[in-house]
Amino acid sequence: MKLILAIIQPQDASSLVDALTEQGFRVTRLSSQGGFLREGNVTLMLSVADGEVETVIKTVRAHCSTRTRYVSPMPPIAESGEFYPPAPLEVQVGGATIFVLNAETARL
Ligand code: 2BA
Repeated sequence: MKLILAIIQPQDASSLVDALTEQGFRVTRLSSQGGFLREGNVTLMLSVADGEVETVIKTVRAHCSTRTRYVSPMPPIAESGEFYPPAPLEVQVGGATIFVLNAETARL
């Protein structure tokens, strides 16, 4: 068995969860937050047979898009009265960050 953790953007979560459950996968959806942007994201947790990992990854790829975000860096300390506002930093987020771990599953 494998445990798949997929960190995705909230906009992609509903359609991906629907697609996975329609294919018979059991999914747990967790609310999470990225450490860099400090914005909400979604972590999906699935326990699947080894041979199903590729199917899950293909489904994630089909439903998760890359998006561009702009982050304002901290302004520098002004020297001698001059002030240059820092240019926003462009960041590409997603489609998805996926971890695949070996797992034992027990249902009690
Ligand atoms: P965040 O940490 O909020 O990161 C959002 C995006 O910011 C990242 O997109 C990446 O493009 C950029 N980024 C992150 N850390 C950076 C840094 N130190 N310097 C410059 N840019 C940085 P993604 O790579 O698609 O990641 C989306 C979310 O997936 C992340 O949100 C985080 O919640 C999670 N994630 C990504 N890689 C991870 C990892 N190795 N371990 C744990 N969580 C991870």
